[in-house]
Amino acid sequence: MIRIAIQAKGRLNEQSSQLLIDADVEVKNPKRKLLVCAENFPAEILYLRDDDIPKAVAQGIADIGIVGMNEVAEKNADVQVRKDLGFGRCRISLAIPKEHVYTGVSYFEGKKIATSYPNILKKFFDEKGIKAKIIEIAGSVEIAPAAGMADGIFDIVSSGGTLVSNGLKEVESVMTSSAVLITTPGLSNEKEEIVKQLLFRFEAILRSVGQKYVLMNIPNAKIDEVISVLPSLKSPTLLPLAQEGWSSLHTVISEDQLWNMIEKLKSLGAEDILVLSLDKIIP
Ligand code: PRT
Ligand code: ZN
Repeated sequence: MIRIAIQAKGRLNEQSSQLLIDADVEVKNPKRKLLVCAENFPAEILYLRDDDIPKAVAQGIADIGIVGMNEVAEKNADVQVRKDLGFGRCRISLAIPKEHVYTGVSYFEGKKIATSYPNILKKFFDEKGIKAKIIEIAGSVEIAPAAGMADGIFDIVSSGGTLVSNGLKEVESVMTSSAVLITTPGLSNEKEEIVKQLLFRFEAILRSVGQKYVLMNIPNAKIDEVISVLPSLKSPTLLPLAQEGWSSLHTVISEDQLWNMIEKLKSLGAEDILVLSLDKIIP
């Protein structure tokens, strides 16, 4: 049995829960309790605040955690980062009032910066040889300059909309982050086996993200030409159709190339093109 810590509520909760469901680690009545046992996988789910997940995993209170890399870096917890899960992408950046002229990182010398990530910021300033005053605040960091509490902020940025609506501009992106899977160092062999099983399932799910399964009918005379335009690394599957002179071709195409590819395939004579969702890819 392993214990998996995920965010109880917030930006990472839904995708962390969905990833577990897709991996067939399902719980009844999630969120009703702090700790819930999975039904068909030897795991229990512990719902925590994201700030508490790195420490809980470092101390072995949970064996696995799903949390933003920003929290892992800030807490400097003794955990192993095993897998980038690709969601919850953001960056942590320095921002200043938009009317100020930014002159490079030396701009911050002697300035007051408000943040919820003092350790990451201190490391950055130390590396750059900048002496600034770091003011730690827990939330609503973006209002600190207008409130006269700080000259700038160091905070999470995703679309940048929050900065703009607070009259700020991003001037240095210090780190990028996304949700990662972390584990307690030195797990028992039994627990490590379960972690590997879970990682195998997660990888199969993540590989299928942004991919579509495409089936089409093509005239046999066009097979070589169609195959030459397909992006697939391995050779696509070809099956003869009952109708003489035609084949069914199956392949996987990434979503961002899909519409361009479909136009090319149609111009080469492909017909009855079906585009299906993919849940898992196991090479
Ligand atoms: O209650 P708990 O402590 O568990 O949650 P929390 O409030 O501390 O964190 P939460 O749920 O807001 O975020 C959890 C994690 O999501 C973060 O640690 C990041 O790893 C990741 N993440 C991804 C983000 C964002 N994108 C994000 N945009 N976390 C916060 N934001 C906030 C940011 O702080 C700012 O206020 O969104 C605003 C900026 O967004 P834009 O799009 O306007 O730039
Ligand atoms: Zn938090």
